[in-house]
Amino acid sequence: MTPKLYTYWRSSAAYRVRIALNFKGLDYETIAVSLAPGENEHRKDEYRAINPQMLVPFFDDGNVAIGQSMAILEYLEETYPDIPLLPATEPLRSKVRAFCNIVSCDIHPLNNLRVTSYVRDVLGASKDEQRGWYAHWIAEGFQAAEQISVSFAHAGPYTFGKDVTLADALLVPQLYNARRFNLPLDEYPRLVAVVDACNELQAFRDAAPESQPDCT
Ligand SMILES: N[C@@H](CCC(=O)N[C@@H](CS)C(=O)NCC(=O)O)C(=O)O
Repeated sequence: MTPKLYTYWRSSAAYRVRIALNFKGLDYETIAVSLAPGENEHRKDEYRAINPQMLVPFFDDGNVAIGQSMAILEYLEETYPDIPLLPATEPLRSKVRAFCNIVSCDIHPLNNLRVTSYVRDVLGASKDEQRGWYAHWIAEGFQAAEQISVSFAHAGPYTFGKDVTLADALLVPQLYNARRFNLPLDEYPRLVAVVDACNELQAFRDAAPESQPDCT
């Protein structure tokens, strides 16, 4: 069967998976699940039956049916290694994974919609405080990411030098989010340059939120 990707145009976790699928040249069917306030399709029983965690992305190719973008990316890497997104050897392979975790474990979960809504609605943060929360976790992660990527700038335009890796698939959506919330990026010139280089590639362009059929 053609793999199905349950996705939402603005979901940065789904954006990661779209990048990897495109980069590896894999065909897939886009199934849009709206996270838009008022629609909340991800919270309806129909989607809950597919993904009990009620989050996007979710990937089903008839062999595996899984949520969690990092698990999906690892699965794609193991199943379709011909166009790799992980370096073949250590220590780079682990370094790429560690970089991915900066975004997927230490930035994104703290800045997710349901977390920032909780900070506002349950903990009573003002709009400014909510924005400060968002900016804080981006800054913490991006400072480290910038330093790491600068150390590979001599080797090429992508996060880890000459080859596109999963690190780029994680960075591009996260920087897209930072721009969406108008956060200043002056302190991260290398990250901005890496994202510009990635966005020259068709695989990244086709994965962009604005290129999605459900983009409103
Ligand atoms: N750790 C999960 C995070 C998935 C996630 O949080 N997805 C967001 C969109 S980027 C979502 O579905 N949010 C819905 C909500 O917060 O209710 C992954 O990497 O797939």
